[in-house]
Amino acid sequence: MDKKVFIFDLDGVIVDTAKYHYLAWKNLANELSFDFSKNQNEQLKGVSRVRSLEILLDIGKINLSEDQKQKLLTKKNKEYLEYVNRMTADEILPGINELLNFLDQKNIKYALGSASKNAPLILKKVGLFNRFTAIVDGNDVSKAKPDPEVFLIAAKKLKKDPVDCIVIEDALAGIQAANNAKMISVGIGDENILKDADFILNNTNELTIDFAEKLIEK
Ligand code: B16
Ligand code: MG
Repeated sequence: MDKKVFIFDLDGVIVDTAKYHYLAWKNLANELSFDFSKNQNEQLKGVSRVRSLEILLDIGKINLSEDQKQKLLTKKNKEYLEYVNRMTADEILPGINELLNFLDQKNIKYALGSASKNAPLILKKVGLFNRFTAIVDGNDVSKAKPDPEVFLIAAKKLKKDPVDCIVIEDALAGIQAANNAKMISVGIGDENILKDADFILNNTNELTIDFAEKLIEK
């Protein structure tokens, strides 16, 4: 039987960079004289950097020129990278190392499918950059999730049909992108939000080898 492959999202699946995005966006909001709550930050998960700023400015009811927006995007990313540059392998989420080791052992390929333009740097920081057969990130796509583009490019790089790809995602837009690509979708997080996923797990601890074996056999 031909083997399946895995496509991992980054933020919320491999590492929790959402907390650093939040700090940087919150500081930006505060400088613009409005507050930005953790709850509101949920709206930015899986969303591109440019779209995140638009959502943030909508929340603050602020209108800016393109030039001003560019400056804010640069500023936000600069602060975000200060946090990223301090990351180590300790920040890899529970269960991920074990799962990747298992996939390596079984010769099952895996790729990254992330909206982040900083994905290569983050993977280098946590020591996982060389493990992925392909890395598809925010620099490679023209259409954001829920468009399936990011995952379809990953499937091509893995030389697999979409139906043989298992996508692990924490954001609703990501689950929709996987479903739109006709891939098997695994949601990590709240079942009320990720209800369209083929499988839903509470957290990465539940990404066990047993679970992976069942997915591969399906
Ligand atoms: P960057 P993922 C996404 O990563 C984050 O969830 C989202 O909050 C962020 O805005 C986006 O990457 C872009 O990130 O500013 O680094 O390009 O979940 O798709 O891995
Ligand atoms: Mg994510």
